[in-house]
Amino acid sequence: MENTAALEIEKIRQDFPILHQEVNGKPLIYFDNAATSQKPRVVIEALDTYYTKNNANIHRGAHYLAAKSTADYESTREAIRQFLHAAQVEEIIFTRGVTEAVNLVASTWGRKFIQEGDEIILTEMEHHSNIVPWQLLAEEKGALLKVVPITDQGELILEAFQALLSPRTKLVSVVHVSNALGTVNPVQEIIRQAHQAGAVVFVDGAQASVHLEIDVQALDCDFYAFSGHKVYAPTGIGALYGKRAWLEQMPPYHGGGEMIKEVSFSRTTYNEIPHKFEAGTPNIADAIAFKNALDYVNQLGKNRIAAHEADLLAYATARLQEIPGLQIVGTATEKISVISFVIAGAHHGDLGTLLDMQGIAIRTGHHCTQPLMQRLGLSGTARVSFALYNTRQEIDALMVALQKAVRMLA
Ligand code: 7TS
Repeated sequence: MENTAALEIEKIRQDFPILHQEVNGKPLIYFDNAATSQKPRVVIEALDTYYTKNNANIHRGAHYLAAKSTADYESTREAIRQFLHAAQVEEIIFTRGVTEAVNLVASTWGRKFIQEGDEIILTEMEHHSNIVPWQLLAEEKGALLKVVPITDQGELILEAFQALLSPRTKLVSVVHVSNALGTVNPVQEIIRQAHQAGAVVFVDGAQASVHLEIDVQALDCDFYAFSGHKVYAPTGIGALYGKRAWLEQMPPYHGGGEMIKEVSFSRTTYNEIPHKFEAGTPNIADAIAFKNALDYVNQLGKNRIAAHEADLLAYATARLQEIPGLQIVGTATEKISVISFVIAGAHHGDLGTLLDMQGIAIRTGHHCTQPLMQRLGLSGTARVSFALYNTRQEIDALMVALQKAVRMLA
């Protein structure tokens, strides 16, 4: 039976060594989780164990350590398959993160299937990493980018999306959860409509995968990408899910070792998926520790983590509105774990600096979503974003610090 008991946060906090320190003479409060999450001890120790006991190159050496690190690396691939509910383990490709996954699909699927006059649909709330690779592709191919607008609350206008879909639409690439607004997009419906129009769908799961249960088969997306470092795993490792039928038709991304079957100067044949897309020695250590992070999340239970984070979001949303002149940016009905805000008369950059002086880490600026900021008429926002180890007490401390900052800036 599913465990629905509340998480024991104080106990969980003991799993994260980095949280127990002072910054600028104050206990660290880390509210920049949408940028990257902190790592539990099991993940840090997995890296140590790998380099002290198991380090060897994978998929090649005929010795014990090579076999051990290959098995561990491949068992993370299986853990990712389960995490995304993908049908087959060959549909999981290791990448450095979402950025590399988008570039991989744009350079391989895109180069092969996008032609002059084709249309690619994005949305106004995309992260730069889900804009620029498609823009590069569109420039190269003479394709067109179309953009789904949003409401002032930060929700996609689905009627406008429908109106943009046409037989020229070849790809829809959409963020599952906005990093700047916290909006959870109705990706299932978007995928359904895109498929009806004959388009392929890429979902950027950078912010969603840590907070929501992801089922790529139920979603029926063609591609889904996420970054390990936002799911309590190390930096520099992530995953791309792609439907087998697409992956098999796609040319390789990088050329080199491991992605080939046979090489001669006249002709090279390529390895099977997923290895066709993983040229060279990969980020073995971080890939192995990625599994420890996924196991950690699974053991706690995504449903329990989500319940805790929903409580923090509701509590912080209510409390922040006590501050005169504060406006929350992004008030979608379906929203998770991120609160962007602006305060009249206080620049977001100054707020960030003053909070940092009080030991509180937030992110300020355009959050790599400049088109979204332009749409909202803002130069940037202050953003707090929550993880499983944050507490209501930390939000109370944020309130005291913010009030102090606002008084100083007034
Ligand atoms: N897509 C979204 C929605 C993101 O939030 C991010 C990173 C990316 C893509 C890129 O992921 P990467 O792991 O390849 O870098 N977002 C943020 C952020 O909000 N603050 O710092 C990084």
